[in-house]
Amino acid sequence: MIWNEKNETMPREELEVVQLARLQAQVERVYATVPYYREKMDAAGVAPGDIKTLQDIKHLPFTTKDDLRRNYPFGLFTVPLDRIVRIHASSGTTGQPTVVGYTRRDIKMWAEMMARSLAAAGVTQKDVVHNAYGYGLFTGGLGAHYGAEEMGCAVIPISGGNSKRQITLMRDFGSTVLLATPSYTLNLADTMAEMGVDPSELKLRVGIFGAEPWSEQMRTELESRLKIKAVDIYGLSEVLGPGVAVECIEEQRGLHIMEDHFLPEIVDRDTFEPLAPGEKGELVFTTLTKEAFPVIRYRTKDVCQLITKVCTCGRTFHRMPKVTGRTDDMLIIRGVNVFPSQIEEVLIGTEGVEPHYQLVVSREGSLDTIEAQVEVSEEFFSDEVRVLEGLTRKLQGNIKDLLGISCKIKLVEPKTIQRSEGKAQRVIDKRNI
Ligand code: DLL
Repeated sequence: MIWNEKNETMPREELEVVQLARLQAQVERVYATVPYYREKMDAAGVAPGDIKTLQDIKHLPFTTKDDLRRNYPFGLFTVPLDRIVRIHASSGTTGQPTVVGYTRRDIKMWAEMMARSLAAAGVTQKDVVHNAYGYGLFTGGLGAHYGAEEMGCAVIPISGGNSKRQITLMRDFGSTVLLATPSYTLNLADTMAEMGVDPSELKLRVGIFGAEPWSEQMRTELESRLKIKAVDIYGLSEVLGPGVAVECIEEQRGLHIMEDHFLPEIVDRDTFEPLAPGEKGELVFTTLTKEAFPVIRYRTKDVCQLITKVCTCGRTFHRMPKVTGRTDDMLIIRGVNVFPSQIEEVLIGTEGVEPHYQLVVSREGSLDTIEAQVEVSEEFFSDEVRVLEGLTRKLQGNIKDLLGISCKIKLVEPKTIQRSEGKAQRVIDKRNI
């Protein structure tokens, strides 16, 4: 089902007319209400009236996470706090959190984006939705919750953690849809196995996974272990939260971007010049309808490209492939760009290891080295040293074949890598210590 048929299937020419009008209004709004945007646009010599076509967006300055931090906490809000009904913040590992605010209308728009996303994943009002995204300052829990309620689903606001209880309730309540991060879902699948619960005892049929990169191999793993269809959902707090882009169940290939509300661009990672569809670079978003916290050309740091090929599902919104990683998670190992999700691909394809892993990056002299700490599966762990050595060599070989880098492998005992309850921490960077 298409939730908002009119907008989601709009002919591209019509869509572009809507986008331009909204872009112009949004730029005028931030110029008039937020000193940061006015100063930055003045310095760049561009005024709201200069935006005459969608391509003119390239004259506008970028916004970065640092800009948000410098205006902590509410400096980029366009409305006073009495018009704000919700505040979220991203924790981040370093520095100040980034704070975002929503008016009542923003929350309504967000609920629609999430309802559209659920519909794209094949969810209907009849579904029982087990929402294991974290509730709190993180946008995942509440963002998804409002969308599922908007659709009329029965929503279980379980949040993350306490996995055994999650399995019991999913079984007892007959949950049909699971919303969670892929790494936490893997954790749930392990817990189910430990409890001796067979997936056939559950009514789950679809999982909507996002908030962190996950590979195609992980999709196959989760689909086969839980007997579900796994759909990718993307979003970020600075732009909205979950519901910026989503895969359709028809294709499960590429995420449709809600282009009537968010204008995507791909820019070169070094020069920041706009790139053509199909070219890989950094994903940049401009919100078109946000009230409280619009962003202009926000640099997501996510590496991506745009797919303009028409989709069989009927939606006219362009798609983006699965996000493999962020520029700041990208490791450059002896000149080769490596994303943790690529190591994941190798692990899932290798018998004897579990897809629970952490990468430790260190610096020896001027060279970065990488060690993958990988859990051996229960059956293999008791095996002789010779078998484990063989496994190590096999993993090293497969990583070398796929990525062209030498990666140290440290096999660790089952269940020793910290389990994720939300976003998994894949990289431990020792280079700055
Ligand atoms: O993670 C919002 C969200 C919640 C999306 C639930 C989907 C489901 P932030 O905490 O601000 O917001 O983190 C945003 O997470 O820039 C990406 O790097 C990454 N990310 C989000 N979704 C995906 C995805 C939420 N499907 C950052 N694939 C983004 C890969 C993703 N990375």
